[in-house]
Order: sequence, then C-alpha cells, then structure tokens
Amino acid sequence: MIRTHAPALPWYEDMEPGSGGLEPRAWYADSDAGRISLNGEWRFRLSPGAATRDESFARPGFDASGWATIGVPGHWVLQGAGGAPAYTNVVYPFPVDPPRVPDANPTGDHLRTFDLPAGWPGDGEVVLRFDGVESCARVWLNGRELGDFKGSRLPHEFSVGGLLRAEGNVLAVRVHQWSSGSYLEDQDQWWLPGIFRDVTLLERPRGAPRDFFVHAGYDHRDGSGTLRVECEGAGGRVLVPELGIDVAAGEAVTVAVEPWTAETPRLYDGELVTPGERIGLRVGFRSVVVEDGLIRVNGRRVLFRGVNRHEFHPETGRTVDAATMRRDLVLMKQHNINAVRTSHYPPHPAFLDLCDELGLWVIDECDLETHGFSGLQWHGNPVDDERWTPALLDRAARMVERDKNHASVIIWSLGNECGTGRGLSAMARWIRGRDPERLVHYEGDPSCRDADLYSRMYPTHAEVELIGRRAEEPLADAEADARRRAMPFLMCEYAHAMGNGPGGLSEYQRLFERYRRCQGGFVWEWIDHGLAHPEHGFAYGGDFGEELHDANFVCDGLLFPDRTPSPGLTEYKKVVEPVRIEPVAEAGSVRITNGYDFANSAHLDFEWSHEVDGAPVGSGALDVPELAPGASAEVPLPMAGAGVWSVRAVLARDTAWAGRGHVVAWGQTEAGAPVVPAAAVGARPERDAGLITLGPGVFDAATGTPVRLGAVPVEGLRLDVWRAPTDNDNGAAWLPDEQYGARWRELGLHRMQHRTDAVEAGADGLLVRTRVAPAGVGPGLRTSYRWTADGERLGLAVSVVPEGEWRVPLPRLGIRFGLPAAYGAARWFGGGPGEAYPDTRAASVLGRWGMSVDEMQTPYVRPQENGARAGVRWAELADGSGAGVRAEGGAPFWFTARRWTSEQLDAAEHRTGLRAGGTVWVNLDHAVQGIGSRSCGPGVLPEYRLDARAAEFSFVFTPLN
Ligand code: IPT
Repeated sequence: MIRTHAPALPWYEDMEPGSGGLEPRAWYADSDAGRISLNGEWRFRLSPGAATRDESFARPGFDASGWATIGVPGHWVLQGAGGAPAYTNVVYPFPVDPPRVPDANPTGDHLRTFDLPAGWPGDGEVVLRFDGVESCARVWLNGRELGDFKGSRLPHEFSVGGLLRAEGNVLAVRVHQWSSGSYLEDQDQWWLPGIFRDVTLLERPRGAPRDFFVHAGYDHRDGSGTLRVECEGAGGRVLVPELGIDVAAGEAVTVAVEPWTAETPRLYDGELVTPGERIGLRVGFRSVVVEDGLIRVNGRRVLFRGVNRHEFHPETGRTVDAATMRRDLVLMKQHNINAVRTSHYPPHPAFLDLCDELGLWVIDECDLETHGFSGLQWHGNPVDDERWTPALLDRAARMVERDKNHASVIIWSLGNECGTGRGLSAMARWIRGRDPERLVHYEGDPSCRDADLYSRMYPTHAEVELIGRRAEEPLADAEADARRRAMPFLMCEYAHAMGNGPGGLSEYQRLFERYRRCQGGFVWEWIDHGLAHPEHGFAYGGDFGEELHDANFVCDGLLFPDRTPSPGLTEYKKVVEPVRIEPVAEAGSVRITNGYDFANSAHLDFEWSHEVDGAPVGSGALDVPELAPGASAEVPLPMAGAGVWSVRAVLARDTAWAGRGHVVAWGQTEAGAPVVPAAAVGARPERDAGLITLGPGVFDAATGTPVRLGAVPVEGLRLDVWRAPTDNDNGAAWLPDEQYGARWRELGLHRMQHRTDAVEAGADGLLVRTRVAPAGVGPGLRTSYRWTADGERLGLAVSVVPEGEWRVPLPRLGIRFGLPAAYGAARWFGGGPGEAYPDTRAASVLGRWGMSVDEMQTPYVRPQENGARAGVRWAELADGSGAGVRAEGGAPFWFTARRWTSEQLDAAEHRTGLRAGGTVWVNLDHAVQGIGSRSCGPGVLPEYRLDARAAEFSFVFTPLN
C-alpha cells in the first residue's frame, strides 16, 4: 500500500509511519526460500542536515568511490564516520515541538551495489527487509524510490522483485538521525543513528504464504496441546512428525504433549509446507491467562525472576551479534533468571528464537516511549493525540506480527513511560483483536485501563506488601480500583542496579514468596551501557561533549559493559534461586524446598561439604528425595561437628546453558561457637627516642599511632567513617530524601579532623584519646584506641562515642591504615569471594579466600565505594614471601583493601582515573551503611542503616614472616 505525506512537512517530520512498504508479517529464519544478506561494507557519506535535495547518489552510475566505507549493520557514530553518541535519559536532545526536528539533523547516505547469484530471482517476488534503522530511512533501488519508514527497532519490508537485475544493483538508503519518530523513541539510552540491524533480500516464491500464525495452546487439565497454524496467501500442510501431526493449515489438531515453560522449554520441530515454501517451525505448547487474580501459565502461577534487557554492546552499540545474544541468555540462565522484558523495544528478532530454545518468559515491549513530555506536564504527548495514532498502531502491528510465533513471548507491552492516552488504548484494542491468546502490559497508566495486570516500577517494599494483601491505596474511581485490585501484580522495573547494588533484593523476594499476587519483577537492568573509549575505558553521558546529558545513569546494569557479571548479578542469582536450602540448626539437618513453578528436582544432584576455619574436612553426595514444585523435605547432614556446613544443588546433566555440576542453589550453616581471638595482654610499653614499643608494635610517642608492626611499616592508622559515595548513596536527583552523598559532604565526613587529646602509656598498654570531627560543625566522635600486647601479638580496642546531634547515618565505622605496596596479596576467612554490604550479602559464601588486592576491586564504571568482604573473622595481607600482617576480629568485620584512598576513589570519574600509589589502604570496619536502591527507588531499609551510636570493637594484629 502506498501512503502519501502531508505536503506541508518533509516525510521525516510528518506523523506518518512511512510509505511504500509492505504489511508486516512474521520473522523466521528457517525457510527453503532463498535469501541474500546485504550486510557488509557499504559506502557512506554524512551531511550535517536533512535539508539536502540532492538525491543524485541514489541514481545508478553515481560515483561514490570518494566516500567513506561503513559496516552495516552498525551505527555511524561508533565507526569513526562522523558525529558522536549522545546520552539522555528523559529529556529530548532537541527542542520539543512535535513533530518538528532541528535543522542540525545528521544525515547518513548509505550506498551498496550488489550482483545476484545465478538463478536469482526465481519465479516469484523478492522482498527487501530492514530489521532496524534509527531513526528513519528513505530507500531507492536502482534509481527507483521504494518508500520511507520510521520505527527504529521494527522491521520494514519493500517489494523489489521487478527492479532487480543480475548485476550492478544499486541500493541507496538515506538515514536521518532525527525524525518525528524520535518523539516516540525517547528511551533512556544512547542516541545512536544508523542501519543497525540486518538488511536482507528474501525470495518470496510463487505459492509461498504472505504470513502465518502459529497457535499452540496447552490444556493443563488433560495434558493436551492444540495446534492450529493460520496460513495467509497460500494453502499448506502442517507437519509435526514427533506428534504424528499432519494436518491442513488452518485446521486445529489436539494431541497429548509436553508443555513449553521457561523451566522446561520443550519445543517440537515441525514444518509448514506450502506450494512455494517450506518453513521450519519450533512449536512450544503453552497457555497464558489471568485467572483468580493471577497470571497463570499452563494453569499455574508463575514467579518472574526477571531482568530488563536493552540491546547493548560496548563497541557496536545496539548492533548485537548472534553470539552476544546467546551469551546474554546463557548468563541469565546460569544466574537463575527466568524472564526478560525487552526494554523498551522489540529486540533483534533472532533473540526470541533463543528465548524459545533456552527457556525465558518474555515481555515483548513495543518501540515506544514519550517520557520527555513529562517535563511539559505531558502537554502534547503523542499517545494522546489522534494524529499520531496511525504511527502507534503501525508500531504495535509491526511488533505483534513479527514476533507472534514465539512460545516465549507471553505478554505484549505497549511501550514504556508514555503517560496516558487514547493512542495507547487503540494499540491495546488492536493487539487484543489480533492476538487474544496473550496478555497486555502497560505500566504508565495507574488506572490500568489498557492492561491485564497491575505493573509498577520501583515501589518500596512496604508498598509491595500492601499490594500483596490487595490493600493498596485506592484509585479515585471505584470501578477502576476494583478492577485493578483484582489484577495480578508485577514490577516491570525494580532494584535499580546502578553502581554498587542494588540493596534490598532479598526482602522483595520474601514478599513474592508470601503473597501470591506478587508475581516477581524485572531488575533494572541487565547491562551497563558504557561505550568503549580510548581515554576513559568505558564512557558515559557527557564524555562525548553532549550539550544535555545524564552522566552515568546509563550504567545501571547487572553486567559491566564487557559482560562480566557484577556483584549485583551474583546476589540476584542467590536471591532468586529456585531451590531453597535452609539449615535446621538444632536438628543438624537442612530443609530443601523446590521453588520451581513447573520442574521437579530430578535434574539436580545435591552435595554437602564441611570446612573448619575454611579448610575442607569432608564432602559427599546428599540423598534428597525427588521434590515436586513447591514440595520440601528435611534432610539430615551426614556428620556432626563444628565448622561450616554447605549444601549445594547442582545440575545433574549438561544443559544448553551450563554443564553438569553447575551450582543452581546453595545454603550454609555454621556449627559450634565462633572462634574469638585470645586477648593479647601482658607486655609493657617501652619508650625510646620519640617511639613507644609495645610487643610487636612500634608507635609514634607524640601521636600514639603505630608506625610498625613487626617489620612491616604501618601508615596513618585511625578511625575512618568515609566512603566514596555510591550512586545509591547519592540518590536520584528527583528523590530529595536520602541523598546521603550530598548530606555527608555537607556535614564534612570526607574531611574529618583527628585531634589527639592524650597518649597514655601504662602498665597494661597504651591508651590514645582523640576526638574526630569535621571543621565548621559541633558534632564529633570521641574515639579512644586501647593498645595491648602479649609480646607476639598486638591488640587494639576502639571505643567510639558520638557527641552532639547526628542526623545522618555514617558511611562506615572502623579503622583504616596503610601498608607498603608490596603487601598486595590478601587472604581471609569470611564472606567471599566477591564484595558484600549489609543488604547485598546473600551471595557471600563463608569460606577461606585468597586473591590479590587488585582482584578485590569491583570495577564500577563510575568509581565509588566497593570491594568490602562481609563477616570476616581474620584477614591477612602479605608480600611475595608471605611476610605481612594478620588481623583477627573480636567479632566478624568488614574487610576492604585497595591501592588508593577513599578520597581518591571519590575524586575519580572513570576507572582510568584511578592510579595505584605506593600504599595498600586497608579498612577493617565494625559496621557499614547499607546500599539500598536510591539511585532510582527506595533507599536503605531501616535495619541496614548505620546510625551514629556508641560502639566498641577490637582486633588482634600479628606480624607474619
Ligand atoms: C525508568 C525507565 O523506565 C527506564 O527506562 C530507566 O530510565 C529507569 O527508570 C532508570 O534507569 S523511569 C524512572 C524515572 C522511574
């Protein structure tokens, strides 16, 4: 169908979705019809504006030999072809005057010549497909204009058969960075123009279907599946040999099947055979409904352990290759994640094939966000302006038609953060009419008028609890309220994974377990969008000189940009583990609960191990009866005795995403009384030439600070309360409470002064009295250090008493000191191997760990507090020969070591700004402040807040040699 444009505006500024293209249809990879990829090297020319009338480049014979070359798929701003990436979260990077865009509208002309293989085109039609072009394109083939389109992350096809020649075909594509479509694509991500997904020529043989729709429902009451494949534009047969199915297209057939679930992604290979084309099908039988106020798949309530996934690669932006897509999904499966929301646009279509195969529940979200209108009180919002409705419906149709044949897709999402409006209702109506077999999601409208479920982002735990009890604040409209109150609940976004964090995951999970209405959520988000940068390592907003930007808010993922898991992902894996292993301490046994929704425990082996002070004492297989979903059993541990007992659930067989032995879930319990170090007492201090010697410690007599422990120089040992504020400490700009970073600085916690009031050497040791406080204010911390020794070991007892009024929690409370750089090898018995904080410590494994100080750092893209190890009983820092220092805690402590100070960490804006100096700085903390999720959500829960109050803590130091 050919649409025309309103004459007043150029095509890229009018509200039309496009012209000249074909109706959308399903995407599929498995077909015997020919196809030719037009990916590869193209010629490229960048112009600063869109106004150019010069279309001569599209004519055959145009000499583009002087042009640059560019890789397709790709973004020109990431290929050194001119321009630069730009990041904004909510604000549009151009004046908001819809549908107009600025004169400065970078325009990329792309040109590619190609020959056809022998026999091409055959007896039929040929279609040219673009899987993704940001933000719009106008297309010519052999000098003939095919049309234009908007809708960046959606497919667009043109019929081209009659225009093709055997040799020297010229495909010309003009791409503008900005178009009216940009108003509909205000997602929180980099603005990255270009032909960023595949370009393909597809043969459409005579007798091939125009489109097909696989309906494969499952009836849990009798275990039957019903298959019906609608086939448009051709007759055909549907074959599923394994099920003995051989029926005409359009005909329904019911047989006994194994259902598809994310846990058991059972696919049946089949074929749609039409006169012109054979299409491979992978059929998964499943049904999704809302019933009794719950989302039920195959009759059962499901719990979403989800993530929001943007398409991202640090070098190629939103051009994501097949191996990377698979890598994402394998990492998700390995970390117990069972659901993906394709925030905030349909992903590369091949991604959904992989979701079908590996097993993930998918919320497929339309390419739609108009968040920037929130700053205008939503005035002019396109989703509430009928003139935009054709564009919205076009987007809905392109998503649904493209992705309708995937078992994994169970929910369609209208888009993200668009406020409310009639256009959304029109989309929902259309989607329901076309595909009544899936649910509709939209978060942005509190009335839920267009949705089948109640979805929220970043609510507090307290609010989730209310919702769980169906006791949330009512809507003003009683009818809408009743309707919403009867709906199932999920969080399409929660637990903002920006920088260090998110904290508070376990507490959400307990609510999902307690309230059936709370069907889980999707952590924001999967991966940090840090772009590889020669100077900064990974760049974020502002690093490309953007006029408006939102800094490192674009780095808020569970993976670092290079796809190494962050501690947040390790924590999430533990928190959402589908098997719970809980010690029953008195009984010397464990309670094992199957938390899967569908799978029994037959795919798991269980094993136990026993360690004393981190050293292995015994291990073996644990006999656990096969557990149905929801079932649990108490299993005795095979031996008794003090120490740490661990039980692990591991894969019994290789899977597509992890090998046999992969740990799915674990639990630990500690038996016997914790070991506390014996007091170091008895030695007397000796004074000599400005120094005091006490056992292995040597002190500066004037200040009372230690200068040496045995042979090891010690620098600057003192009370420390400062940490380099995390993104969560700083909090979101729009959430004024609990912006602790700013409040700490205001108080001066980053510039505490230490005043020595007394250095008292007595018969039983050395007492140093001090007061620690920032300039300009009254409150302070009265701090004393009591040193004792037994000749070999040096004891330190610290007492802290706050004076004055403390209105903010402390970042940390403990001591810090410096050791020479050579002491860079750490060993400890306590939580590990990775970092942990009070509300992010579920995944911390109690054991004996060893690694270099360098390996103890967590490489957050924007440097900030990181690397603490939880529940540490003793820690050692040694040089290559094993000489160094050992510290034992009077009680478990937090252990951090780094080659820079907290002040240097705080000052750095990128990892590359951190330089190792001559000192290893060690923090031994009695307590630390929790992390929370305040960078975009709830802050630190009260139980994890470190309020200033009187405290005493102690360590025993031993020189190692
Ligand atoms: C929410 C957005 O949906 C998401 O795209 C992202 O920006 C996220 O926040 C934060 O990183 S919107 C937020 C203002 C609640």
